Amino acid sequence: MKLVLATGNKGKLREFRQMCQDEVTAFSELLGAFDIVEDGSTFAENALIKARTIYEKLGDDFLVIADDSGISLPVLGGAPGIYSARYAGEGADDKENLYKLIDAVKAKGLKSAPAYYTAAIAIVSKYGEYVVHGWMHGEVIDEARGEKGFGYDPMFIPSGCDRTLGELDDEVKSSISHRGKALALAKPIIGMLKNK
Ligand code: ITT
Repeated sequence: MKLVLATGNKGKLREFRQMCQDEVTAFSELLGAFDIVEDGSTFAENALIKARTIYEKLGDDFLVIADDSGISLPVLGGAPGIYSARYAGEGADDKENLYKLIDAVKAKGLKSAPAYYTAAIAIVSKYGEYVVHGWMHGEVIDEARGEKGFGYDPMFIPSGCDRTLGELDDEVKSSISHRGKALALAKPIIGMLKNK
């Protein structure tokens, strides 16, 4: 069974490829690019919506995985959370979302604030559906540092680190990230389904 990733996010695709030794195909390579409406109320629901949409188009020979993720700040009541991709409005890009969150931290009169990333990975195949989660805790700062990673990474310092994810290599990020932790739980499930 071919492993397909239901994402249009290039940063996620790069990280999945690095963590799965390249055996991941982006859905757009098979179906062309299109947007999937994510109207769930949790990361898990949205990940399942994305994986099911692509699985239904590709059929039984495929094993589809999807990642729904985001950053949450307790000082903002958990925002942007599941709305991380559209924090600065529908169609906003990574930089617009990043600087909106920096402005929100500054508006609270803070130089830094506790924050965490969540990732839900859904796996859909003819053998059923699974969802796993991973988290990464740390703090956000009131400026962007570094060009690595994507999304909110230039303002996020993982617990125990002195640099932002914008300043750390993908390999280092993956070893501690929400996505890396969720994928570590997903890999045995994917392996089991592929060998059925
Ligand atoms: P797909 O739905 O096509 O996968 P997306 O970017 O819309 O792509 P999400 O709906 O899951 O994905 O939104 C996730 C947003 O949360 C993403 O756009 C980033 O802004 C942020 N995010 C998630 N994981 C991140 C990470 O590891 N580093 C930085 N930002 C991240």
